[in-house]
Amino acid sequence: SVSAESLNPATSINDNWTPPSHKKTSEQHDRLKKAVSGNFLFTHLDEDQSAQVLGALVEKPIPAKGIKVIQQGDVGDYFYIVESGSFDIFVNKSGKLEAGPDGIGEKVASCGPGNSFGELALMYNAPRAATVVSTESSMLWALDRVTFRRILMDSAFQRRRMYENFLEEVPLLSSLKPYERSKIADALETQKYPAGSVIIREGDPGEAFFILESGTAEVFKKGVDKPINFVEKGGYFGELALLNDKPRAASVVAKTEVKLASLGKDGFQRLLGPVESIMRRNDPSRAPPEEPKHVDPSAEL
Ligand code: 1OR
Repeated sequence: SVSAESLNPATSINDNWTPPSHKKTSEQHDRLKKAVSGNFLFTHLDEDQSAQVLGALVEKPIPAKGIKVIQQGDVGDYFYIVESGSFDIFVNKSGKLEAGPDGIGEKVASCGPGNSFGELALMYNAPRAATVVSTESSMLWALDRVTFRRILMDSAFQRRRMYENFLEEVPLLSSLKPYERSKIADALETQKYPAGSVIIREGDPGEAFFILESGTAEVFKKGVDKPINFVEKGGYFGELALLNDKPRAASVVAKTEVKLASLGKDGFQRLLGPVESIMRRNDPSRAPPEEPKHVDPSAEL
């Protein structure tokens, strides 16, 4: 009989599809688990999905420096996770890829163990957006396009899409490249707090950083009976304890129901480096800058 399921477009495209399963020694399996453990794209998979993705990944040794794993403009076939070694990423903005030795373009990023690359072409059915070259002998794990789209895209990449638009409106992140914001989107967790609940308690150790998606939160300090500050949509808090490795300097309480995007300490350190100076400059506990002194040149002696 025709089941309702076969009418569902998502399942009817390829009802018999099962992910490829590449046998691995227990040593390989352990290495692979370690390589993906630090990658945000894998943290939201359920047990079945995780087992399927791990089974489908294939080891790809890169024996030397200077090997092009991905060529800008090519059709996307695999998504890669770095187990060891390192890679430089180049973008040729002219699009004239065959034009002489400069065809590779300028270096825009590099990546190492736990990082991944090659997702854009698979996500958007677009040509490769960059060229990726090894800078030493390295080990990669490769995930085929179909498994990537069937399993990883449904979970992790919905989060990326959902947060990309919101993060564009966050003033703190406006100086970042869109691709840097996408990486942050991958690492965010959504949290909701009812009105009146304590999100951060003064004196606690800092584990996460927060960006406010909706609602209002207020900041309190012990010994002061009124809020000392407030946070609204697009604002952030929780950075000081992480930046300074100090206990929470104040409490933050939900005034209305609030929705937050939280970023763990690890992601904060890996992804917010480029805006660290902005956060330090905005530090609300910092002494206000001194009034510029008017120096009367004639009075100098
Ligand atoms: P892909 O499938 O297009 C190349 O293959 C990969 O390089 C790409 O996926 C990303 O995983 C990775 N712009 C485009 N691709 C980048 C970039 C990047 N960084 C890494 N990749 N940047 C923008 C440059 C204007 C660098 C942003 C820091």
